[in-house]
This record gives sequence, C-alpha cells and structure tokens, in this order.
Amino acid sequence: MNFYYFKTYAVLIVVSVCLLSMQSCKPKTAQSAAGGDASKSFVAPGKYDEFYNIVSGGFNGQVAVYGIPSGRLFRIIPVFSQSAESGYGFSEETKPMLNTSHGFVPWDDQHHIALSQTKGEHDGRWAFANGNNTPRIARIDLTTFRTSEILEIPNSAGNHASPFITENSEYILAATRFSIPLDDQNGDVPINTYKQNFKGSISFVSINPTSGEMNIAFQIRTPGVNFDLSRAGKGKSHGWFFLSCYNSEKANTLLEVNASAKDKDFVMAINWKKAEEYLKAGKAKKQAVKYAHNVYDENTHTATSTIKTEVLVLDPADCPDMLYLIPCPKSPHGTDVDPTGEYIAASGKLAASIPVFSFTKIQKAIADKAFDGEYDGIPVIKYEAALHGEVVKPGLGPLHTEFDEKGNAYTSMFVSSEIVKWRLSDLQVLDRVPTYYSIGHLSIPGGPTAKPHGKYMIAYNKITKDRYLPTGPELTQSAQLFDISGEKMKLILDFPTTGEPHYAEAIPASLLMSKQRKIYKIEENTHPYVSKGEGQSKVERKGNQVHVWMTAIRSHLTPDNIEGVKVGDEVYFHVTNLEQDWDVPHGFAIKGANTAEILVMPGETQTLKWVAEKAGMFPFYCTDFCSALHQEMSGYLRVSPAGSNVALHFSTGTNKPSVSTPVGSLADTSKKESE
Ligand code: RUQ
Ligand code: CUA
Repeated sequence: MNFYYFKTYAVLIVVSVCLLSMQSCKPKTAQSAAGGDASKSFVAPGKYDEFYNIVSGGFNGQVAVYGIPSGRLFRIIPVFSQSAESGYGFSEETKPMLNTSHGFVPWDDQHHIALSQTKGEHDGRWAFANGNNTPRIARIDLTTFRTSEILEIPNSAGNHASPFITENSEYILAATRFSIPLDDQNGDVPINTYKQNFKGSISFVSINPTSGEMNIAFQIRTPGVNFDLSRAGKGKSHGWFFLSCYNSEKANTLLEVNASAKDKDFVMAINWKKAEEYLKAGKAKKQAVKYAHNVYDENTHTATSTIKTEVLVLDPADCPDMLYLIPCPKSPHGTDVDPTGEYIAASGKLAASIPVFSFTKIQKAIADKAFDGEYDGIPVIKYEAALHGEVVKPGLGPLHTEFDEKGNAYTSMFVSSEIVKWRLSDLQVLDRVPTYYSIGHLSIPGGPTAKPHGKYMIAYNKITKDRYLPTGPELTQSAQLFDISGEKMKLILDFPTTGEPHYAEAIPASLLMSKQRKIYKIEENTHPYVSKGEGQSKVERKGNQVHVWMTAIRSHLTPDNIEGVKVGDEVYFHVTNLEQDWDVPHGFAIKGANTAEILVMPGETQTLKWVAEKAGMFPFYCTDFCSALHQEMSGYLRVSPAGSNVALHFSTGTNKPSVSTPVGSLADTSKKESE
C-alpha cells in the first residue's frame, strides 16, 4: 500500500465510521456559529425580498416558496400531495392531477427543482419538480404558483435523477434510481437474477416552448446501474448530459456494502444531439407501457388525466457514440456543471477528493479513443484522460456543488458538516464554513445556470439538533443563509423550512413579480358547472346526484337555503367565486365533509363532493375571512330521509319552506322561490 492509498484508506475509514453509525462528524465549534451579520438578511416591514426561493418539500410532496434574504415563507404549492388548505387533490377538478398508472396516488417524495431557462439563463416561466417514489414530473406555472401538469415516467422506479433541464428548456432529463425489469417484461423473477433481468432507463421529456406541455420524446435503455443525479451541459457542452451512477457492481442486496465494493463507479456522458439523430433515423423501437399525463386547464378550471401507452426507446447497442462512461471514485452523488460548461464536478460520497472533469478533455479522449475497455458495451473513458484535476482534501462526504459568477465552486460536505469553497481554475480550496448540521443540498441563486446571480448561498441541512426551540421528537428543518459576496462565506440567517428540503432554486424577484396572475376572468370561465352570476345559480337532481350551482361574493353564498336532499344523495357543490379583485378567494365547507374545504380564486369554479349520510341540518360556510361580514357568509342544507316527500328547493333571501311532493317522486325538478 503506497502512501497515497494509505491516506485515502484512512479517510475512507473515518467516512465509513460516520456513515455506518448513521451520524455525522459534527464541527466542534458550535458556539462560533452564533451571531452572524443579521442585518444583511433583514428585510424591513413593507419591503420586498430580492429573490423568490423555490424549495423542494421532500417527504411532504409539495414545493414551498420563501423570500431571500429574509427566509419568510410565502406559499406552499400543492404538487404531489393533497392539500387540505386549498382542496388540491380533494376537489373534483384537481383529483385527476394525482392520477397515475397505479390509480390515484395522493403523495410523493419531492427532491429536486429545475427552473426553465433560455440561453442558459432563468426565464421565469416554469418550475419543474420530481416525484421520487411513483415516478412523475410536475410543471408549476410561475405566474400562478400552481401545478399545471404532471407526467408519469414509465420504465422507472425511483425518479431521483430528475428533473434536470437543458439550457433552452429543450428537455428535462429523468433517470431511474432503481434498475428493474422493464415495464413490458415479466417482473415476477427471482431478485438474484438482477444481472440478467434488471435494466436502467433514462427519459428525455420535451417541453413545448409556448405552452410548456411535457411529453416523453424518447428513452434510452441502459445497463442495470442506479442513477443518482445529473446536469445538462451548457455553452460548449450544450447537447450533452452528465449523470452520476452508482451500484456499477449491480448488487441487489445490502447495497451499503455491495454497491461500494469497487473503487470507482461512473459518470455517464450522454450526447443527446446524437440521440436525436438516431431518433430521426428511425432507430428507436416502440415499447408498450402505461403512464398518466395530467393537465390542468385554466379556462375550464379542471384537470384531465390521459393514460398513454407507448414510448420510443433507443438501445445503445444500435446507437454508437451516444453514451460514454467516465470512472468516478466511490459512489458519486452530485454531478454538477460549471457556468461555462467546461467543468464537471462529481462528488463521490465516500471519496477523499472531488474529481473535476474537463469537457474539452472528454471530447479529446473520445476522438483519441482513450478508452479503458467497455462496461456492458459502453466505452469507458480513461479517468486521467477526462480529468481536469482533483480538489484535494476538500472535507468528508462531498454531495453537491454550486457555482458563483466569479469562477468559484461551493461543495456541500455531509460528513464533515461544512461547505467548502474552491476555485475552478486551479482547484485550490479557498474557504470553509461549518453548517448546522450535516448539509445535504446547497443552492446559489442561478447557481446551475450559465449566469449565476450569486450574492447568497443557502444550505439545506439534514440535522437540526440545537438550532431552534425543540418541538417534541421532531424538530423543524434547518436552512442557513450565507453571504458569499466577499472572499469569505458569512452565515447571516437560520430559517426553518417545512417537509425535508432537498434542492432549491432561487430566482430574482424582478423576473416574476410583474407577471403574477391576479384573477381568472369570469367571462373566460368555461367550467361546465359555472354560474356567471347569481341569476344562474340553481340546484338540479340527476338520480341520486344533486348538483348545486353556487356563487360566492362578499358576503353571501347563493343559494344559501337548500332543502329536498335525501339520505344517500351525492351532493356536488360547484362554487364559482364571482369576485374580480386580486386576493379575494372564498372558501366552502359543509359539516361532515370528509375531504377538505375548497378554496376558490376570483373567477374560478371548484367542486366539493359531499354525501348525505343522515337526516338533519347541515350548515355550510365560507372558510376564508373575506370581509367584515365573513361570518355571515353561510347557509343551511336540509337532509331528509330517503323516500321522504320534501321537494328539492333552493333560495336566497326569501324565507319559504319547501313544498311537499308525493312520496316516491324522484323525478322532482328543483324549484326556486320567485323573488
Ligand atoms: S439528493 S441531499 Cu442529495 Cu435527492 Cu437530497
Ligand atoms: Cu367569503 Cu369569507
């Protein structure tokens, strides 16, 4: 064992001890973190933040929006999980958003955010988010901060390496974490046939440049490794993607040990322009699959879910020069491309250094065929031939790297719980700061683009410990804001977050503020159950379904007295908010509703389904404090026994009871009091 290897080995032992004991090596100077220049994060009352920070929600399945530098929480955007606050995933209109090939899936684990780009810069149109567990990608409209579309990804299990966007938003890449038997294969095989039967898959999701609509353009079949994270090339490396892979051992049990056996795993380099050529040349094969494509229409205020049944698949065996592998030490996690597109930093979770690859050298190595054999038919580029250099002794457990606008890189170190700043040109470590504690992702505004906005850096830590007032067994999540405008990184704020944030992207407020949608125009509302004025409100029965066309305006609901509903009826409250002013939502709830309320924006129609389970009186009311007389914004629904002769009847402002109809008459049409 030579000295270099001895040192590497010693570091690995420390790393392994920390990882195996499931805890991090804490910095010993916890006290020194107190203080910080808080004035730099102060946003005076009435003033705006400089950045919108769009933060993944981890296991809550949502996306949250914070202000930077204040750390103030503005909104939780429901994406992959039902939201009792807004009715998302509970209202009849939004339920289809959460449909999948597995049926209704109202939860997911949301890790990574990608903001749309034009010419390598943020364009402020859409945010994309991954669903990790039941593979999906969502598109959030940044004029409404609402989820517009969700696309399921077939041939995938664990959509972790996702979503990663190209410099003109041509594609979103989504690669599978778990290799599995493909969707059209029999998956009922012994697990120890992994090496024969399990395959990986990388999806290229196209984005319509006008509407933003996503579609799976093609997939690439790959060896059965695990994909972890990715970045698109940019500038000179535009047309390429770089992906970290681990488990090149193809282990199917005790991955902790068996997927860390080899000294090196890989970074995969994909020439997607080449893939496009093969696609055009008809090299892709159609494969039968099943996946849901869910789209929300802003005029009907309704989502539709379509099950699609085919994807186009490229097999690397038919497509030479499309894929290459670059050896990368010890279970790489983040693979990040610098603003120029020349450097690719790969963070081996168990490695003692950070290899930085050079795009120019990778191209030369390919031209020179500087290969070290093949892995499942894919050429493996010689490590040294692709290497720009290694950042030596950066810290322990490197995970993710972000970049500023001055040629510096910042890498999060989970195990040694710090951020290390280093220079891209000569790979010298320039500064290090502790994080509290055990940082996962870090984010610099514009950090993954060709033009980082710089100025701030946010750490998303995995362990909170002593940073906040304790709240029982579970503590809040701990984000930390650093000022990176000077040579030294300076901690300026701790702020708690919800869920478990992984990646986040911040974007200048000026790019989004002026284009916020304020209302939905009532004249553009084409919901089938809209009432465009109180005169259109009504109640109708269709068998055991009762449909209520209801309007909401400060401060009454119309109709507000409803009788003639019978036990067993399904009542659909289609509530249209007639307001045309900014920030005047109305809510709707009825006693016994076992879903949630619905929150209806100005000009919008949303539907709450409610089943009449017993006879009695059921008040309903507006849940959003909308005016001084908000408490008066309420009504009553009378439920009579099945078979009773109370006629269907509705009114507002009159005060006459329902007229009885002969028993058994179900064909009763509704009657409105003449006013
Ligand atoms: S990935 S730290 Cu590093 Cu999903 Cu979360
Ligand atoms: Cu409408 Cu309160």
